[in-house]
Amino acid sequence: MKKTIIALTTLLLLTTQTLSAQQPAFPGAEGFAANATGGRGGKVVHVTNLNASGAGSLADAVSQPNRIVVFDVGGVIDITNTSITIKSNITIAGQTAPGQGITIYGGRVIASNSKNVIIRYIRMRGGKSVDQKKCTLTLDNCDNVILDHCSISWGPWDNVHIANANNITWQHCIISEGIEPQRFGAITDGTRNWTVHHCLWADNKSRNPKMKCYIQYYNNVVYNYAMGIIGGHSAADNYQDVMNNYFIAGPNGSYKYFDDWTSTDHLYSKGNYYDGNTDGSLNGTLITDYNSATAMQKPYFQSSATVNLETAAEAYQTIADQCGASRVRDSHDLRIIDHLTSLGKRGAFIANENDVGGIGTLAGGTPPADTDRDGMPDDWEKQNGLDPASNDAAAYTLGEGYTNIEHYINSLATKSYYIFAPQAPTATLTNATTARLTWTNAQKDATAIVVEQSEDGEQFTEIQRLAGKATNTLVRDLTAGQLYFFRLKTVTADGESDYSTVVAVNDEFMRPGGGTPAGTTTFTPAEGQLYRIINYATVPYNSSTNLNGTPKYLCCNSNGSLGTTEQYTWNDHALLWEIQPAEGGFYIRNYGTGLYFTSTNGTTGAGSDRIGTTKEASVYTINYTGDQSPSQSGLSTPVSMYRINCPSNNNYQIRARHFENDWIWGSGTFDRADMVFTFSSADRQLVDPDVEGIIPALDNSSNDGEQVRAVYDLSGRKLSSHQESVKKGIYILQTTDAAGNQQARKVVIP
Ligand SMILES: [Ca+2]
Ligand SMILES: [Ca+2]
Ligand SMILES: [Ca+2]
Repeated sequence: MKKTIIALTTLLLLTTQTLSAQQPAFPGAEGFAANATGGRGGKVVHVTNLNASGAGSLADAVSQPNRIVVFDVGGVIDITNTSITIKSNITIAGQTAPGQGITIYGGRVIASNSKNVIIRYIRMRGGKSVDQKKCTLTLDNCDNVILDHCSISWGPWDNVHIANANNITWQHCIISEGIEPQRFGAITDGTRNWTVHHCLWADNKSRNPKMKCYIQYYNNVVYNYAMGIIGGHSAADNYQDVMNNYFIAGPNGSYKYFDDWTSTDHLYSKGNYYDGNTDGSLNGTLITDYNSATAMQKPYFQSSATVNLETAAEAYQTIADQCGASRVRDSHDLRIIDHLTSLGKRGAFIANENDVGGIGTLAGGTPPADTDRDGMPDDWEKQNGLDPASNDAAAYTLGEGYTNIEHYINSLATKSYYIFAPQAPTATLTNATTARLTWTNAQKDATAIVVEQSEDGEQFTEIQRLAGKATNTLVRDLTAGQLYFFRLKTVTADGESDYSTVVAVNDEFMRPGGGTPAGTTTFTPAEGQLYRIINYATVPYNSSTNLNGTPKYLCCNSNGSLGTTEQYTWNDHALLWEIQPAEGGFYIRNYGTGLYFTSTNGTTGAGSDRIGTTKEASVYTINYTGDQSPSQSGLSTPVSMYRINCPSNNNYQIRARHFENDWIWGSGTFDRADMVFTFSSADRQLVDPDVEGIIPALDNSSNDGEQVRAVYDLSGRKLSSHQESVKKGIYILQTTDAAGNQQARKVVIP
């Protein structure tokens, strides 16, 4: 790709002091923190586990200054209920992680007050457990900090908070999917000398970023936003150089590429494009307006730093190709890139990570041998004439102003040849003997997709080899009622992927979700059944809600309040309900607590729920609203949805303000996703078994000629031995009876 090199030089910076510090942090470092040294010359520290803290953890590795941090593990570092604080003079070399790299999830990363830090190839995904007024990454009062090829998402307030920082570069990063309550990109106040280039800002409602600062912002793409880049609109002056960026509207698209600017904002805008037609092609037009900012005729910053300025269209290609922790992109960044490259067709603001399947897992991989533990693998040291038996990480043997370990970590900072398995596979029956498999192809250069089938979940046989672009297939001539397992792998010219997750058909017993069969216009509770009351909405008490949410089971909390849980647990009686016919409707009683749905006359307001549970029963009606097809139900057919109304109190209906608790009224007539429910039955006998009638034990001995072939728990995990299952609980048996018929059924060990 053609690159135009523009060297902007001023007399101001032509001093000996400046010229002596021209060694880039790494090849390709640009902007105000281009010359950070990080942990150069310091101790090499290995991250050896995915723990949130303690010896061998990332949190521990960055807790002391003057370090270069390398990774012997790949995967998700779950820091829920805690945080990671980064000290000064540190290099975090995420590109050294094996497998699918490193994601920090569930808590905050904080580098506030730190100086001289290099962070590369790290994903930081905060999530719903982060304080609602906090951000995934906080860089307040930082100096000389460069982020390169990082991915930062799921911040409740903003994804990033950067106040009063100085000399900062963000480059080739993804800043995406800010979550509720704000869903914003990044907020700054008082930051000076901030370079942001070749970053993708996607699926943030606003603040991409908010520019209450002095900023140099070039070659970025802002995709699917309600508001694009935001002025400082403050009493104090701010200066914003905005060059050769592309603003591309998505499904939530907006013409507001510049918004909330005032005369104290001094906007230099040149070479910026806006594509608002969502037509799947990059065909925008040059932006010529300034919103309400003071229009500047030349850039404020006259930096001596080299700026690799591409056109907006070239920058789009560079970003699509390699932004984020792109050595191996995870499923979430692949989704964001898919949104971007749909050029208007795909994209969404999310409430939180549940809307996109949660954090998921990453392949851990295997680190290369490093006998002397100096961070450089034996093979690499031998190839480069270094000593694999002595720590020579900090020596300058290989020249060019970088220490040996820096040469190694810089050599990794490109895409790897990791081959992705097909992502998010599903299996559904289209009829009794035909299964449809679907998946997402994450490997663009796939030459084939291999489908394998199994009847026991262990021994698989290849049944189909499809074109590399295939994303679904039909498997015919199955035996009706037989449990089948399927898995997939990708083939490329370079080799084969690992296998996808295993999916199955005819495993009804193991499946969460579910619902009332479609077309059941009159709900009639069956004798001997308990019910899960399930909602599939994404967002509670919000007009943008839709049916793509995680299954949420109505439950009775320990304090008697009404709530919801996403935890699918057969043995939790608090999320099971008895539905008893009553005059004019039903009594709905929680099976765990014995408390009934009841109504109060409390007024609306946080903390004053208006539907709860008491010992006094109120009559509710269950009103059919139509059939829906939430894929999370796990069913191949649609399910019936219902409003749950209280006729004795203005016919108000159950409606969540939050899914966790705090339930309020609707109007009695809304059929919106957060106010419609479906029912999944459970056999009372299995939930609360009559011990006399239970199969006594699980073993391999015959029972009327029946042979047990395998035992699963209700999460679908195959137990390694039958002995493992001989404790209280419910299990799935795969059996062969005396006539040779194979079947699966549920048993209870009391
Ligand atoms: Ca277009
Ligand atoms: Ca070594
Ligand atoms: Ca060595």
